[in-house]
Amino acid sequence: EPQSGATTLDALVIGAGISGIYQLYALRELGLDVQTLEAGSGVGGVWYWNRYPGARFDAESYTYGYFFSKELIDEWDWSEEYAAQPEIERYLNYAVDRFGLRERINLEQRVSSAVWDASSGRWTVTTESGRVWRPRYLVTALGILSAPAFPKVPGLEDFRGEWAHTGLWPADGVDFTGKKVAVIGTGSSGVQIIPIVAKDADSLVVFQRRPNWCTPINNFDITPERMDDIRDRIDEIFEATQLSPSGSPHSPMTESSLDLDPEERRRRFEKLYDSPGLVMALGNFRDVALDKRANDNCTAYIAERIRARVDDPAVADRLIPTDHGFGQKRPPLENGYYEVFNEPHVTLVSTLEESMVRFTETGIETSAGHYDVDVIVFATGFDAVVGSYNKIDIRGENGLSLKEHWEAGPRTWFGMQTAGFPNLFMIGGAQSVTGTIPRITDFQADWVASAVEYARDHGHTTIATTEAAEDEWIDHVNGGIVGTLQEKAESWAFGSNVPGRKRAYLLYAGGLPQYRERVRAATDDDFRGLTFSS
Ligand code: NA7
Repeated sequence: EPQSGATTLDALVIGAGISGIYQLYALRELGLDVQTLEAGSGVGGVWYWNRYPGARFDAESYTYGYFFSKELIDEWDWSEEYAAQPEIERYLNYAVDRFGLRERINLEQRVSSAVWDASSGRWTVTTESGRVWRPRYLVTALGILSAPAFPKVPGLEDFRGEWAHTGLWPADGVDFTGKKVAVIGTGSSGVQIIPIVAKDADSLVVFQRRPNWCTPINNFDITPERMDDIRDRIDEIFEATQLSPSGSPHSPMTESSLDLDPEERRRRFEKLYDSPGLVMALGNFRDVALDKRANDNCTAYIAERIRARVDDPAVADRLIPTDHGFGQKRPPLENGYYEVFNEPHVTLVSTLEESMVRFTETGIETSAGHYDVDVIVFATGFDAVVGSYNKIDIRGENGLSLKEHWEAGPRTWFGMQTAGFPNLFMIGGAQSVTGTIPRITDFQADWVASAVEYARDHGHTTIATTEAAEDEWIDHVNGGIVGTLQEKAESWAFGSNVPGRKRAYLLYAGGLPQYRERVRAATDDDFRGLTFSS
């Protein structure tokens, strides 16, 4: 009798990453009987799994962390402007203990199915270990980049060496010392790990498909004085994250770069390039994101900086993107990345010129030859946004599967509900995410808690949306991306990296202020698009 040991409770959160932890807190604050299921053997989500050397924030540490607790802000000192993974994992563990959440988090419980039971108005959630939970409300906080993707290249089972994916990095680490190493992929993860591998490895071969527009992270230590100053200004910093489209403290400049004379424009690009973090991406001239000519000026400047850092012009050419402009895809931040390719023991292979044919016992065979390696690092990204939903058998009314419902692309009400799946909420899911994820998910987690509170106070037990409401949101989401420069790039934001996936925009380009405003307006308008019933 599989359900004999079922745990009946008010709410269940799937995922103990930065978003799920806060959702658990917010629902517990309502006085609900709530627990969390987490696949990992520790908390942290992507900051637990991505424990590869070099993994760090691209957002300022104190703008990515939590803002809901003054005490936490007072107690936690960030050591670097852009903290590294071990510090982030420590921070999230600290928060879990600080707010007494650990006893509610069930680790090593990977959810295999979630089935809506209309007769009881509850979800039946089963984990791979066979345990069953029966919550009234189910909240998924699965992360947008949490289902690792691998190249469709055969033969990995034949490879006798060691291999690891950056998004599933082994707890014991990987020793590169004296080894021949291959890194596949040059997105944010590849760009972070490559300089570290290059330091230790005997030789390194980097397999690059499409290069990215990487800019320097220009990271620095946070002194005690700076930390005090950050605390003094924390309300101001929070306000800046709320005004910015990306939930970061940076907003595009209102000036037009095309109005400036070339010398002045160049000076300004120089200043942006030498600024820390994502300033060049998020605080650039507004027209760089909107106007092809403005974007071309910007990429010409970055290309010039890349050429100045790479000795061999042919290698520099290979590292400079030609398929997309700056900001059309998320630009990785780097620390000494380009200089790595000046080292004699490092080789750059373009898989566009020389495709990977198969993994062999001793390495990687390409259309042009064979590379002997001891270690393969997959920095090949994720089945973004919907991938982690597809791994769970989620069934709503009349057995409808979420996978089927989303066959042609995700369908949601503000990214938080989907028709036919009552009492299922998603935070940090499709069609709502943008920029600094916690700045969107803390708003969503608060919204979920307030909707559940409203239902409770009004004697309702079911919250659902409709296909008409989904259509309205999809029109708005697509209306904001069609015709933009972003739409012209192949990226995970459209599922382009997953062979066979129908092209659909998975994120939200309208910016956080607009998102919050629209959710609030619908909520104030009697939860327009939702139905409450008992
Ligand atoms: P990304 O950004 O999706 O990068 C994955 C990289 O792997 C990217 O360079 C891909 O090239 C490359 N890739 C994927 N498949 C292949 C194959 N088959 N052959 C060669 N290269 C391949 O993931 P990351 O983990 O780096 O970063 C994820 C997020 O973390 C990032 O957006 C930030 O938010 C932080 P492609 O560009 O598809 O040609």
